[in-house]
Amino acid sequence: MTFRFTTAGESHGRGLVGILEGIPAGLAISAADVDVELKRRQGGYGRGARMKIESDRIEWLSGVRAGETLGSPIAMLIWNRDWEHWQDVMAPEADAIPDPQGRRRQVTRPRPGHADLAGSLKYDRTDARDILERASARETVARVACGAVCKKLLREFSIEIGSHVAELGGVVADVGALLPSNVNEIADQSPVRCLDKAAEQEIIRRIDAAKAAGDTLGGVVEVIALGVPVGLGSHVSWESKLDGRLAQALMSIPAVKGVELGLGFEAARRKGSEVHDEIMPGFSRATNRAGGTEGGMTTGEPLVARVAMKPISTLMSPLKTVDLKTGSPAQAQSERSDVTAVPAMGVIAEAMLAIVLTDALLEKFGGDALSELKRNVDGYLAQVRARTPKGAAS
Ligand code: EPS
Repeated sequence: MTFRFTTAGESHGRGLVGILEGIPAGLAISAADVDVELKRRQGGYGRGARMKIESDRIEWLSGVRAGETLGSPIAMLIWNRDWEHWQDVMAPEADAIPDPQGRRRQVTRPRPGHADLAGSLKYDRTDARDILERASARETVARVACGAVCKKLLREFSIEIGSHVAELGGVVADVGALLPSNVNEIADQSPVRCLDKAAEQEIIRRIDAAKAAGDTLGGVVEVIALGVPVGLGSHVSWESKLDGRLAQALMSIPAVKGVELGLGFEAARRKGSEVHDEIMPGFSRATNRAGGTEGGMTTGEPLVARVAMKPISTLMSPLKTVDLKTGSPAQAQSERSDVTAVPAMGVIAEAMLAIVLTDALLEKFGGDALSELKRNVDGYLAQVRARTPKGAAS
């Protein structure tokens, strides 16, 4: 079964849907397993008023029976509570909005940095709301729901995913060389999901200052997967390379502008002897500068990606733009929004990482039932172990 993942829904529409196909039968899962991730995504200092309205929870539409997956497509629905304030704007029926020209909350002054302008031209819309409702990061609720199911599957194979905010608003956290294995337990206690307390306080000050100035802030998140077996992905074709698949998935998160694996761009500035991870007896590595992939395959070391998010493009002190209808210079539209969503982006990056790893795991090991998938993984791990020399310590 080919693994597939998709989402549907608009920010102020009726709700969001996440669909996953190819998750094997027999995985124990509950709505609580998913809702806990949705709650993590809603948090973070610097979020706007919308998060006070929403209280995201899933309803299963299909694919789960009596607490176990069936192997059929899993569909999850998350209602938008804000819909009740937007029905006359977002209703699908033509007659629900009596005068389409005079409808409320039209967006004709595109925000620099948002999908508003390119989307309006490409889709030939005069109201950029037709674009921004789908471009909104609200869509990531459905990604996180699907990611939560994938995380539950990966946990069956002792693969754990976590993240923390490494940088926000220009403040760089000092987390030392070694990350704790329970990174989420610590990060989730911080209002900005930062492991460095001093940096956390400065980040909060900068968020307050940006809010007061009508501005927004970006940042960098580090996302990590522990326990990933060697050999997911492949070197044989461009589209099977796991590093490429990870970059695409992480880059697809709204407002993300950069993705690095391991040393990333820093590797380009160093000599080879300061970049590559020496191989030790037992095939372990002295370092993990590669960030857990070589040749488009996992190495068995932790997967470490850094994800850079630009500041949100809805500014309360707006930038210059041009009105879509009149062509005249104007100030970009300001709508209620967040000052920063970097802490939430970490949770979304975890979901995307879980989705990519699930795809790669199922691609390599197949299996319609969890029991079959486990047998296949166990057989492979035994094969790798048999190839691993005990090795005299050097
Ligand atoms: C968003 C704008 C804000 C954010 C939203 C993303 O929503 P609103 O326009 O309703 O105030 O809160 O994020 C979410 C709703 C969410 O669940 O993450 C945008 O324009 O991208």
